[in-house]
Amino acid sequence: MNIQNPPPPTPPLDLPPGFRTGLAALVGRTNAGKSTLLNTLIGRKISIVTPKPQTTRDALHGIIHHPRGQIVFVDTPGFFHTRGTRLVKQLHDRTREALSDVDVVLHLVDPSRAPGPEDTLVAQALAEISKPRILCLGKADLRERPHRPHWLSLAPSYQHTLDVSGTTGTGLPELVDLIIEFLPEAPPLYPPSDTTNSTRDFQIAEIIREQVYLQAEDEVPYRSSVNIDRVEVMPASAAHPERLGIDATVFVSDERYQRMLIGRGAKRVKQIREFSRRELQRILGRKVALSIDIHVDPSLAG
Ligand SMILES: Nc1nc2c(ncn2[C@@H]2O[C@H](COP(=O)(O)OP(=O)(O)OP(=O)(O)O)[C@@H](O)[C@H]2O)c(=O)[nH]1
Ligand SMILES: [Mg+2]
Repeated sequence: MNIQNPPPPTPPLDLPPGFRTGLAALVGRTNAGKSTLLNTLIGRKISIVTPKPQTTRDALHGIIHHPRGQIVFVDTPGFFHTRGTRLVKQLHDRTREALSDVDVVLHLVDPSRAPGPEDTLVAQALAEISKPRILCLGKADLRERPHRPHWLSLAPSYQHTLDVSGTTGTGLPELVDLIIEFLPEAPPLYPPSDTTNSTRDFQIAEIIREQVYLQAEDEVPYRSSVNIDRVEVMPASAAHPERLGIDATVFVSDERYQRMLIGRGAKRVKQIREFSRRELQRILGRKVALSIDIHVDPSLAG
């Protein structure tokens, strides 16, 4: 995995008195909007977003550098209710593990959807930890959030409750101010230039995985993984300006998914490649030449 631990702290000499640093975990049912919220908070795409469940796989860090402190947000895989599979259990374990280590928990709920078994799973995970928690009533941009009263009735179990929207940014400055109050006085964990703990290759692989999820039809190859085989600057030629050449392999658990992702006449893989290429160009701010192979890795099954 290409996610790194924070570098050892190097206390800058000119820290304002009372500077705070700590971790704030975003937890919630799958699809609540955690990754969208994180991306808006940080001001760039740290974590991929799709309408499909369990998009986020790893506890990703997104860092806010604020004059009064440094907040390290931890995005987590959402709780997903399905027949217990190894993958789902693994993702839930990852979220529980991420929670054990934070200073404050942001429980993001989606008041536009009826509370269900996935919210019960979140409540169980929260019951296992005694950390300050903030209830974030998400998707505040939506006109209809009929289940907001249900969540408001639970507000007494939280230190604070506020309405937020990752799409429009509503409530986020207030949220940042609240979080800082819960962090201990400490020097920053990350240098000012860092906005995430993930490496460039991990981010590229995630953009491709996002397109694999988005372009797949109803059945998503959740047991897929993306490997970046090569990233290399390709000098300008008569036909092309300078480009970043990227070769990637998408591994899926069986041939059925391989056929599905390749598609008739290789239509789907071409679509995945083209949408990924455009998104990579947008994020990296440079021309990209991308090749994608789809292979079977039977060890992903199970
Ligand atoms: N209207 C509206 N839609 C949102 C908002 N935040 C997220 N969404 C949509 O909700 C869906 C899920 O968003 P994600 O950010 O991937 O949700 P998540 O909680 O990270 O999901 P997992 O990673 O699967 O746990 C996407 O289709 C988003 O576009 C919001 O504030 N308002
Ligand atoms: Mg997510």
